[in-house]
Amino acid sequence: FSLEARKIQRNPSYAAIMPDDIHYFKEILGEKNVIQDEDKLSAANMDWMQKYKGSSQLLLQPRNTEEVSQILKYCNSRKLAVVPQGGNTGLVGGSVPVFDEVIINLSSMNNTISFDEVSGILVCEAGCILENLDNFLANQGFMMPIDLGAKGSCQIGGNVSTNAGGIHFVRYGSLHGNILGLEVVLPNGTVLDMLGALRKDNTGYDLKHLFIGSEGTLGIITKVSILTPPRLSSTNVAFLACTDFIYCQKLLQEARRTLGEVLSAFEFLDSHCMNMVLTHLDGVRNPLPPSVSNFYVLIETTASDELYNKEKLEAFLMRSMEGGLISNGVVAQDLSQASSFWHIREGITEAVAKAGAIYKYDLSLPVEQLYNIVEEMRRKLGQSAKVLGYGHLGDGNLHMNISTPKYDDTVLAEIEPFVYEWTSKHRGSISAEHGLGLMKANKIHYSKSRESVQLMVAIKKQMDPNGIMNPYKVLPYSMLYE
Ligand code: FAD
Ligand code: 2HG
Ligand code: ZN
Repeated sequence: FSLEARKIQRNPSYAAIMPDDIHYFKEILGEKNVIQDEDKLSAANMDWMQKYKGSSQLLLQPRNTEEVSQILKYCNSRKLAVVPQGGNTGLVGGSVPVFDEVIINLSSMNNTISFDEVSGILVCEAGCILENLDNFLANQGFMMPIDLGAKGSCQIGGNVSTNAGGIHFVRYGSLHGNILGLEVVLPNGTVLDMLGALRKDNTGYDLKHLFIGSEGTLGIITKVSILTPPRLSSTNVAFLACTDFIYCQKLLQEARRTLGEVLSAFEFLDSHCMNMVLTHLDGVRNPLPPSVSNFYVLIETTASDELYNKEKLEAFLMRSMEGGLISNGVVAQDLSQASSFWHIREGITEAVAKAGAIYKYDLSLPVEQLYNIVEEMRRKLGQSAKVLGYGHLGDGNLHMNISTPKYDDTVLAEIEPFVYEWTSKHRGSISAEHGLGLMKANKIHYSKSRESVQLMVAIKKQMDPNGIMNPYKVLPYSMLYE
């Protein structure tokens, strides 16, 4: 299992679970929401990549805010460490215990509370699955402002806690903009009601932002108020080929200029990703004829008017063809073809997982530098690994996945700290959208100044003096526990 977990020791100041604790939890939650069943525990202890594995003996499933509050109040007084868990689709080892932390899973808190169809504001519990919320909104003519490959399992509370990005970020922006309010339970059990549903509110420090992206280290998000955009009737998806990365960049510039407001996704993948998907996923085929395409770009446009949308896309494709930016391309003729294009892009994570061991890097970089790191890494690793580059090009977010048949510390030593140093040198971020979790808790200084990290540590100590919330994650171990 992960090198990060092997490097740290359980903090001895945490208590271990005793029979009295189980008795208390059963009293407040009922027998069936206090889970000690081995199979269920082993699923909850293991992350999506099967790379991080804890050894918790207890999984709690609260049904409402009051129960979350009682759990945290008790755990805080007993110094029992906890891990908040949503859909457990996180990719940085943040959603599972490192040792024997109590897992608090939010799945049972999955009610929508209200939807205002004038303002588009949705209020719901944190355990709602993203895709279910999007389906609910579809019936009202609206959509979630965030969309990602894990939508069928991830929860809105997990999305907010990781400040997830996804494929529509380029159009609708960050959750820091779309989240209007939160209800959060603090480690001592206090319920913090910040569940505003206002677009504008400048009364003091905007505390909800502390919890957006804090990965369960400051409290448990129990309710969310989110601004949702109208679901526009016309969507087009184009799958395009570029021979060189410079053309992908120029295509992005052209898309911004020509497509403007209709652009709703701009994603890229290299031919190594395409090969990986074709090899490991069933029923996938390359929609373009074999050629020397080294890169593929997936563009989505969305508008309220079918004709307007079509004309804009056609003008863009014409200009891009004439300018030699794309060597080939196809526009989806129906929904099923559109979803087959998306399946190629969104299937990369699953395909790489099937290929063996994975080292994932989720980097923000200036677009013109973004692919250089992939090429440098390929030169460095030679035949020992496959290096894949893809991601949300429209947001300057590269996903570099390195695939080897088995985990190998010598390969890891070739990759790290090189990747982090390179990213830092180019003033990028070592975590664009997945968070730091356990994987990068000790790497935060590559992207944040010493003073910023010190302030984060001070905030953490102030809000969670016993350090019970998601320990060993996000902030450096040495600054919190030594
Ligand atoms: P979990 O994995 O359960 O938890 C993630 C973190 O949030 C943990 O630190 C956990 O402790 C904390 N947490 C969870 N719920 C709460 C809560 N209610 N209160 C406090 N803390 C909480 N991410 C992207 O940003 N963009 C993508 O495009 C994207 N695509 C993905 C595709 C696939 C196939 C997969 C497997 C993952 C992808 N991810 C992506 C990563 C992941 O889906 C996101 O990070 C997602 O937001 C996690 O949600 P979750 O409910 O699964 O949270
Ligand atoms: C995506 O954009 C996700 O597909 C997952 O953020 C990226 O698996 C990854 O590295
Ligand atoms: Zn992504």
